[in-house]
Amino acid sequence: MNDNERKPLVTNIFTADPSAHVFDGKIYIYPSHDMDIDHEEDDDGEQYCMEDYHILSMDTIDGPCKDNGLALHQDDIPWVGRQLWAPDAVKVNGKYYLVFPAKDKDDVFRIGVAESDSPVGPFKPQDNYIEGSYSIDPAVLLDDDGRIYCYNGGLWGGQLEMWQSGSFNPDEHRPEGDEKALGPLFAEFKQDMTGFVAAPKMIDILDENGEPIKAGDEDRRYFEGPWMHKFNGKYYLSYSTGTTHYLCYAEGDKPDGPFTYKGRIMEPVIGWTTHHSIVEINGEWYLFYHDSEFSGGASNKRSVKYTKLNIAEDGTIETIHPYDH
Ligand code: FUB
Repeated sequence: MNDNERKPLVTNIFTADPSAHVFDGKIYIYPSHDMDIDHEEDDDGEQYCMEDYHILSMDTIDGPCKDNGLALHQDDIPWVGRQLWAPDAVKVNGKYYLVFPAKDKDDVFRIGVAESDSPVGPFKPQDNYIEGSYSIDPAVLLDDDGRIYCYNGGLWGGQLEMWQSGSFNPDEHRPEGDEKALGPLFAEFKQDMTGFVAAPKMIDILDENGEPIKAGDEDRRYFEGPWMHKFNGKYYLSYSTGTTHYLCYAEGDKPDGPFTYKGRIMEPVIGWTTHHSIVEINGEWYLFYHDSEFSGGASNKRSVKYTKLNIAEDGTIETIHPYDH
C-alpha cells in the first residue's frame, strides 16, 4: 500500500462520490463537493445540499492531489434549483463534458451537461437539462466503438421510484419484499452530448438462477451510484446497496445488460453513503470511494480516498475491507 492509499486525497474541502478517469496520461477525479455545515439527516438527502463542483487531479497515483478550484456553480446553471450531486465526466472529440445531476426549479432531479476545453474546467453548462433525463448519479462509459452510454438512478432522495408510471409522481410506492427491485437507467448520449438518442430504459440485475433480484434482497439490490467498467470484453456494472451499505457488482455481455450479480466489492465505510468508481491506471486497477472518517462520522461531510483493486483474470473482484491495513 502506498502512502496515499485509504487516506483523504484532499483535506481543504469535503469531497464525495468520486468519478476517476485518466485523460492524456493524468488522473482526474470528479467528486461532489460536500458543504462544511451541520445538518440533520433524513431519507430524502436534504443534508446533501451541495452548490458547486471542484475537480481534483494527480500527476501520478502516489503523488500529491490538487484541488483545481471552482469548476461550476449552481448559480451559473439556468435550469438548476438546488443540490448538485454526484457527477461524472467524459472526453469526446477533444472536449471535456461534466455530466451532473441536480434538482430543477420544480425540485425534480435531472441530468445536465457542461462543456470545457480543459479537464478541470471552468465548465459552461447547456441551457437546459437533457430532455427525458431523471433521477441522480450519472456514470458515463465511452465504449471502444465510440458510443457514449449513461447509467444513472437512485432510490429514495434520488427519486427513481417516483417515475415508475412513466411520469413524475412523488407519491409512488417503493417496491418491497418479493416485488422486482428497480435497476439503474441506461441511455445513449448523442455524439455532441446535447441529448439522449432514445428515452432511458431500466437495466435488469439477475441472481444466479437468472431471476430478477427482489426489492427485499437489500444486500444485493440496486440502490444508487452506478459505475461501468470493461474487463476482457465484458461489462461490469457496480453500485451501492444503500440501506445495507455495500458496493456490489454484476457482469454482462452487453452495455445495457442484463447483468448477473457476482459479489461484493467493498464492505461498509464510515458514514451512511458509499459511492465509488473503478479505473485502470498504468495497468493496475483502483477503486476510488469516500467515507466520513475525517469528519468524525458526519454522513454529509465525506472525503474521497482510493485503494488498489485486485481483479482476477476471469473478472472476479476481491472484496475490500476498508479499514484493514
Ligand atoms: O452525494 C449525494 C448522494 O449521496 C449521491 O448522489 C449518492 O450516490 C450518495 O453518495
